Order: sequence, then C-alpha cells, then structure tokens
Amino acid sequence: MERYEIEEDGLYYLTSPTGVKYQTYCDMTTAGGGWTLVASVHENNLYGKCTTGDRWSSQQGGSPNVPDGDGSWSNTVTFGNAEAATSDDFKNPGYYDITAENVAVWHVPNNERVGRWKLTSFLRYHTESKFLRSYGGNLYNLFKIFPVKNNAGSCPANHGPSVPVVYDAGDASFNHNLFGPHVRARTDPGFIMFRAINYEKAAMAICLGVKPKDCNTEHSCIGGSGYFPEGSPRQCGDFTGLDWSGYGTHVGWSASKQLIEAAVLIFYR
Ligand code: KO2
Ligand code: CA
Repeated sequence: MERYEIEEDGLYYLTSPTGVKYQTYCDMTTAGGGWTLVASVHENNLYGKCTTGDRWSSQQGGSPNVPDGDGSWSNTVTFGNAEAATSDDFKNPGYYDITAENVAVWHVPNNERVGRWKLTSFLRYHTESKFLRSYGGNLYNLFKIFPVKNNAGSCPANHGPSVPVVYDAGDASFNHNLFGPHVRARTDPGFIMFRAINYEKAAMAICLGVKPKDCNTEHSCIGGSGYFPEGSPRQCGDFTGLDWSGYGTHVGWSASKQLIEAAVLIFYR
C-alpha cells in the first residue's frame, strides 16, 4: 500500500521523449492532480504592440508580411523557465511532446513566487471533455490544424473548438466580470475557445474563459497572429486588444487591471 505517499504541487524534472531534461511545475492536487505546466503567456508591456517580449504573437512590429508572427503556438521553440512563469513568457518541450486530453488555465498575478501561485491565483479552470484527443493530443498539434495566422479563415465559420470549463478558483460570473461591459455583452462565460478569428481576419490562440458571440474577439482572446488590421498595430501583442478602451480601465472594451497584470498559465493532463 502507498497510503503515506504524498503528491505535492511544485517544481519537478521531466525528460522528453527525445531526452531533453527540463524543469516544470506540476499541480498534483486539483481534480485528482497530474497537471503539467507547459506554457505561460505573460504580457510584459501592453503598451508595446508586437514588440520585444510578445513571444506568443509577434516581436516584429505587426505586419501583413509576417501573418503568423513568431509562430510560437505551432513550432518547437522553447523559452523562459518554470520558476519565472509569472514574470516572463514560458514554453517547455511538454507543450509539443506531451500527449494529453485536457487543458487547465490559471490566472496568477505577475511576479508571484512559485510557492504562492495557487494561493494568489484568482481564476483557475479546466476542461473535462478530453477534447485534445480529437486534435492531436496537445495545443501544438491543435494549432497545426487551426493556425494562429492572419487570413487563415473568417469569423465565426472558422473558429477552433470551444470547450466548457469547470472552475477551481473563481467562477463563471467572476470570470465574465473581469472584462469590460462591451465584451460581457458579446461573450458567454464558462468556456475556453481556441483559434478565434476577428472581423478583420486576425487570429488569436485562446479566449480567456469565454466564448465570443460576435467577432470583436480581440478583447477577450490572447496570443495572436502577426498582423491585426484594425487600428494596426494597436491590437498586436500577447494580450491583443485587452486595452482597447484604455489600459486597465475596465470600461468599454477594456479588461480590468487584475486580468491584464496576471500571467496566463497553461497546463495539460
Ligand atoms: C465602438 O464604438 C466601436 O468599436 C469597434 C471595435 C471594437 O473592437 O471594432 C470599432 O472601432 C467601431 O468603429 C467603434 O469604435 O464599435 C459594437 C460597436 C462598437 O467601440
Ligand atoms: Ca474590433
């Protein structure tokens, strides 16, 4: 019997199938545990529009000549480190070589220390439908099917999957209220949606606990392609147009400061 074996949340070493040893954080307790941190989307400067640090969109200024930006959602480039996942972007080999079924997302205030992530996270949610089985077992493969690329399709016909979530911290109504009123009126909470497209055919990777009902998806979805035609380059960046009606104003189309000053941690199980 292994009744005294305790699984703890924290940093672990993993070895990838190709022999790369890397450190990451594992959540060993939520809904039975076994969640591996594979990425974080950290906005280092929402005033910087597809500039340095926008690794999940583009660090190249936002141009129709680079429709998929830095391509991070569907390449094997890795960056950052687990311990700094709330202070900088993070992507490890697990992002593309773990075969998983579900995704969990944590919103953790920027610059929190590892030991405080769970405590300080104000929103945590996960899928339970095993949807990744239908899309190649991870987001790397999902985004090969649904490229995060300008002009890859139109809204709403070519959105990627939207998957219901269960909340482990916060709830759907709290999640919804982190967005400005224009966004609340045009989204349904309680979902993660992948590869959202907007009216101008820019693409985003992940909608933050909501499923957009219109095509102004740039105010609730993050991690975009390399070119956003509307007001270019104002919507270009890791946190897209979450500041469209002003930085952290929480009016119009703008999200609250709490949301934009927190890293988005992505886990697989
Ligand atoms: C608005 O009034 C506005 O916002 C639109 C954006 C939102 O993403 O596309 C346009 O900028 C439009 O010109 C106008 O400024 O439309 C639902 C209508 C709102 O905020
Ligand atoms: Ca718009």
